[in-house]
Amino acid sequence: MLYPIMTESRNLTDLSGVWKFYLDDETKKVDVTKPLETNEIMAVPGSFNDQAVFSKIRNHAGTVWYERNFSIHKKLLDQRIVLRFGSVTHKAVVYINGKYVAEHQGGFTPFEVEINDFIISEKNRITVAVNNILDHTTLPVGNYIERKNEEGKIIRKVDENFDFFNYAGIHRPVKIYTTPKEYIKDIIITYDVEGNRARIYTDVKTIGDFDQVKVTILDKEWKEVSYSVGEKTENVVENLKFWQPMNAYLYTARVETYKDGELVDIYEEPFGIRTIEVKKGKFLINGKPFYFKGFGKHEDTYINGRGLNEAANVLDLNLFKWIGANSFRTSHYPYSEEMMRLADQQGIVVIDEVPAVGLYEGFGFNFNIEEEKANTWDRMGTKEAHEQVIKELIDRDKNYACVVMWSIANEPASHEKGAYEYFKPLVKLVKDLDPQKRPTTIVNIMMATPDKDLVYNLIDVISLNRYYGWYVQTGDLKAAEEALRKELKEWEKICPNKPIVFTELGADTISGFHAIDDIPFTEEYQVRYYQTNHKVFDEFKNVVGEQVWNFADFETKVGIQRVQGNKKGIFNRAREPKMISHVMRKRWINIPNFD
Ligand code: BDP
Repeated sequence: MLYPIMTESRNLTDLSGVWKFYLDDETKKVDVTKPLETNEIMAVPGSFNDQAVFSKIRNHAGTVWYERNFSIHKKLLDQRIVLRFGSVTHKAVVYINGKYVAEHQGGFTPFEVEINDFIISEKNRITVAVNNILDHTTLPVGNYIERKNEEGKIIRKVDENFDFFNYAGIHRPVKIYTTPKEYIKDIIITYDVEGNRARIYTDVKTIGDFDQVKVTILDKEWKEVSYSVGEKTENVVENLKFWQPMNAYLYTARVETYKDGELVDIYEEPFGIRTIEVKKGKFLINGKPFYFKGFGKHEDTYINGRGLNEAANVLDLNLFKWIGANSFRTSHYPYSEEMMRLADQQGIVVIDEVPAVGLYEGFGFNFNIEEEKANTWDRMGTKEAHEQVIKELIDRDKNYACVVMWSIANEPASHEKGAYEYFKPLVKLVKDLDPQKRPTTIVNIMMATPDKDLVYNLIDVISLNRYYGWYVQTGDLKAAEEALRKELKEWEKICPNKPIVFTELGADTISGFHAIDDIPFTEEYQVRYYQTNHKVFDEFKNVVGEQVWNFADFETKVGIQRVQGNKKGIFNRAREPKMISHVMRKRWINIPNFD
């Protein structure tokens, strides 16, 4: 799916702004043929939760409604008019002028619909019903509960089966773009590299009947490097400039379609060229062993919640440069296209994760479930949702050079019977769909130790989330060090040729808490916790990266393990540094990106 841009043949309007908002308390049926009766308002994009102040809205489980009016320039009415949502969390039903036009389940990927048949030239009304219910058939996985209150009213609740607040709303931009009636639908870019020359293959999907499709490759200065003709075509680039971590170089594929000698549609797709290989326990980018330094992140800021916050994205990536980081994982869901484009431009390496989180019955230290009775894979009905998110993510992100690996799930119960059977077809689906055939991983939970994990043979890279010295051996860093070393030795033994990336490690730390002794939650403890882990990482040659948990403090559901959110940030939620950030900086600027 192409990102919406303005070109000579395409117009673009952004419907961001303040929309009408209505909380559906199910006391009356909303009549979409009439304007919403409400005085509430809500900014789009943004989560509704933190804008609303009142608990009734912040903690609402069910449906909310958004609405606004828009007009279309009359000169555009003979064009194909497409309404596109960057993401709506988690389900959207869309109406134009009171008529149903589309719906989409899945809170982190875009969807679009042609609306020509529904609009009238002067004034139109767009209404969106947004539902934030999660259950055992959705991704992420939620525990959905209904109860009757004292008045007999049904009260809905989603208990997140994951550790981040269930922010919801219209999270990413809503845009209307136009194309000619016959148009470029998609562009798939792959390449082969030999020395400093690349053969670039473009596969252009079109709708309509064109006499000619022309693909021109432009360099960074917008100078023509090569061109060729055909829907499936090949261009050669000499004196190749590689896309490199922290040193991005983007070419542009300009695609033009012609009919009767006239230019009809034109689209420009930026792309970088880099190679990726997993070999002998190393993760090679452009043939050199890469070391991942960086973070698991969240799309999480004050006020916006999970809504697109471009200033925060820019700040975050500048903090990456300050601290010496080179990569992040899109924990635990696909991030905005705006962030992906930024990472591509800035040379930040990305592990791209689908929203498959919560696939574990024992989540949240549910130690009440005895191991032999745990039956996550019998209970989860997420297969279809999982296939859908894989398809939609690869469709969206396939051309980004920054994406070097797909993460198929975060901390599933990969040690429980049925895990192998659940994941095998999904790994195959990823491999089949990805035109660039990137490596895959399934992020491993600490209970799925090397003797118990059932999926490591399916994947290319072992990704470990480990909390030695935090959830286990709390406060005893010597014992933590020994336990971590022991486990790493076991992984090396069973898969000596697979690289290992730490995708999480961390300790909750409240800015301003201090102690001399090893006292959890203090800034000193976070520093010593990391120093202990670093010491062990450096002993193992197959450890090819450390993405720490988390870049910044973030909002979660309430619970006795969380102090106004998860406080494992290297920065606090306002992006102010904790003591650890200086220690991390010292380490990371001394570790080169490549061995
Ligand atoms: C892991 C999860 C992550 C949590 C983290 C933690 O992958 O989402 O936030 O642990 O407990 O289980 O801080």
